[in-house]
Amino acid sequence: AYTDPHCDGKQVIVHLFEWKWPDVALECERFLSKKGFCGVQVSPANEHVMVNSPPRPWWERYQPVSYKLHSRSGTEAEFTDMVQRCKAVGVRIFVDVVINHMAGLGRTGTGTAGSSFDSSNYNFPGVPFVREHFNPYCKLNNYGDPNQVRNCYLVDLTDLDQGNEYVRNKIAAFLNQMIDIGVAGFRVDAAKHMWPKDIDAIQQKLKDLPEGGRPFFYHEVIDQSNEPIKTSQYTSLGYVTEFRYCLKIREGIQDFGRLGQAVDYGWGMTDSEHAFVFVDNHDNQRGHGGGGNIITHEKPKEYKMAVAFLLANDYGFTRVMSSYYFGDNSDLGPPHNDDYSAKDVPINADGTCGNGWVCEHRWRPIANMVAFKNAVAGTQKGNYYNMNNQIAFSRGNKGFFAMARDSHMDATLQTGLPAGEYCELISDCARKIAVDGSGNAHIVINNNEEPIIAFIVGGPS
Ligand code: ARE
Ligand code: CA
Repeated sequence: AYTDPHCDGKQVIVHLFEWKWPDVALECERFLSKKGFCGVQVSPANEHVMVNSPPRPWWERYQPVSYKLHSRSGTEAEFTDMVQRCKAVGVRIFVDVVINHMAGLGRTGTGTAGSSFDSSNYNFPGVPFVREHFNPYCKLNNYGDPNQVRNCYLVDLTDLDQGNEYVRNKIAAFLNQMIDIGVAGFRVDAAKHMWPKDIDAIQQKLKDLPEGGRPFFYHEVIDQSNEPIKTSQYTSLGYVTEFRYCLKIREGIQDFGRLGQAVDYGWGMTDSEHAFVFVDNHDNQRGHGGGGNIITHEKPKEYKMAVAFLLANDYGFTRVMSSYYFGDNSDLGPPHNDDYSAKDVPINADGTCGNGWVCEHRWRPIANMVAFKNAVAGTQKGNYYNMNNQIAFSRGNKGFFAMARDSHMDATLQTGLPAGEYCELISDCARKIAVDGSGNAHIVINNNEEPIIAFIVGGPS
């Protein structure tokens, strides 16, 4: 249950971090639908605080003021228009929902939808929530104590009591409103800080989607194998984020010999049917939430290889990150106009993005591997070849993937595929690859920036 993303078997979500709703709608229509993306993770859609110091950081969206659908990304009307336009072209919206807490202690004022609030007095009239809806104050400073992690205040954020029936009903109504609009599922922020039984109780109050079926869920639970709270405690509720894979992919990309151990069940990694996986996320790319030791867009060649491997491998449900440049300012909000509204995402003639948006999801090896991931769904790795910082493998009899860390490869390999001439995906079919009657192909890589090859049965020609 809760593991169907409702996108006709497509396999990849992109996080359009901090994009405005009209830009997301355009991207669904002009790009994501054409490349086979299942859907978009959008930033929190509900009313949040506006932080002035530092000036309008991205993280203000993780401090809710009410469940009104009016955020820095746009109004409720814009949200609804986006959800419907994306759905009309087969791309689903997955909303990041912040339901563990409201705004941080000491914060007061007016939120993005105009609601007043006063955190220190536990007063959120826009919902409304009052003191009895929150856990009594205690500081979360020991992740070794599961009671603290669930009931105390994560970085002083006012901690809601999801054991309270009124709180459950308000949260469920918030999610149900988005289900009615056409949203297909949710990323649950800070799920680790809520009791699984409380999340379960909230999920049971949710409607089926208008077209039928349960909403898709993936829960943010950071488990680096060193605390008592485990991803496995949440797998009955949907997919669970697998942060260890970020580290394993980084290790593997820097030393291909280790790619074979990228999925390590001995390390407690989540089973493939519940692992929600990614190379980096909006936190760890800037040193928040389990940051450090991961690959990001700042190293384009390594990043392209990392995401290509993510999408070639047979592990988990995959999310691609799409960022904006932030230099060494980890607080910096999205590219913005003078009034701090987020800038538009203009598309250059060569398909890249302007105005400071990175748009990794448009980088050709990343965008084109989405078709690979979709085509090989349900198959296993085979014909595995890994030596001299070169890796290659087939996915059943549906696809073949190869990559060379040092940019060069020249080998004749068994592909497991039927004979034929295949379009090479990364080069947009500029290259063709011949598979002979016994399944062998001559694989040559000679590319400094994008040393990756992929082809699929039934691909473009
Ligand atoms: C901001 C300020 C704080 C201030 C607070 C309240 O930075 O100084 O006290 O506001 O006023 C994001 C930012 C935070 C920000 C918050 C609210 O990262 O800096 O606080 O928004 O504006 C833990 C959690 C995990 C969480 C990470 C960041 O377990 O759930 O910390 N990730 C999600 C989101 C974040 C978001 C929040 C939760 C809050 O993805 O973007 O915070 O909604 C070990 C543990 C992990 C732990 C990690 C870091 O690895 O195993 O569980 O992650 O350390 O502490
Ligand atoms: Ca909590």
